[in-house]
Amino acid sequence: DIEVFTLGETMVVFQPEQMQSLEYVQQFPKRIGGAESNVAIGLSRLGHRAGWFSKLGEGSFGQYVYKYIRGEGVDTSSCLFTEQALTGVLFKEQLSPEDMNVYYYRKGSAASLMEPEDLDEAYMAQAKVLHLTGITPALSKSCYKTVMKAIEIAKKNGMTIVFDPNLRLKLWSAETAKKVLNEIALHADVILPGLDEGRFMTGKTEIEDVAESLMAGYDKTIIIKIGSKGAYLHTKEEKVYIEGFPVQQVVDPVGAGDGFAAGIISGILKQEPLHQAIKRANAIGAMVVMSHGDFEGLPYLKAVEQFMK
Ligand code: KDG
Repeated sequence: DIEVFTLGETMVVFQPEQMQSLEYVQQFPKRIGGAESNVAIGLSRLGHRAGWFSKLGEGSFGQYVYKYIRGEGVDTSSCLFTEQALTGVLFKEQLSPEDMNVYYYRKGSAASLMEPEDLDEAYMAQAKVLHLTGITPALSKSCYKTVMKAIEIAKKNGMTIVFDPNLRLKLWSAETAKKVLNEIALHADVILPGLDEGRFMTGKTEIEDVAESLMAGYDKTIIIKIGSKGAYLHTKEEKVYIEGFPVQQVVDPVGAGDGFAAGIISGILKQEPLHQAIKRANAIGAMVVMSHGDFEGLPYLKAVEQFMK
């Protein structure tokens, strides 16, 4: 059985070892990347049972993604394969440690064909948490509808909805993004935006105003990520900053937010105090940016405990 359910697209990632314009790069090691599977892998490494759903292309790349995620101990049994489209691909271009460009080759991909009917309610309902990102609804109309259906199932079954806006303006217009991200946020119990994403969604500047606006008058938990400074927690009862961990050297910033989400969800599943969960989430975020790749730096439980000491 699973404790968390998430759904989204995972792509084959081609990420060169050297920091150089792709115009001159000749070799591309092959990896995988996808915000939701990053979270599922992070949770698996922390000792949880995570279920990840997606649609993959029939053929080598789909098999590679599928086997890799399954190999990380994530439950992939609800995934579907299709002959109608290819598995998405992503190229990363790093020009300096903190300056990462991504190029998507994912329009009309297999994952973009996800449909509400693909969701297995009985399977999902085993989970206590539904994890969503703002990437999945950006992929296609049917993906948007699938996300809305997942929300409906989660509500019906008393699941906690954790939402990371993960704004990707390469995938949709600012106008649609703003509308849909706010629509999903309204249904979520826990919202995990970066400060810039929160500002984008709400049009507010001050962090307290951003959080209050995301609460939308409900009793939600808002946790705003502020990079190396850590995170800001905003609930009805408390408004508090929780400090981040020092990072010796940023190697690859991609995936930090997913590690953060895994840390928070782990805390929810263990029914830990929020402060403790956020502290762990900060630690995982710091560990992820110190290693290459989107998910490779996600720590096992022991490693994160050691790092926090
Ligand atoms: O959060 C990291 C993800 O952005 C990365 O792994 C790839 O899912 C991805 C995306 O859509 O950019």
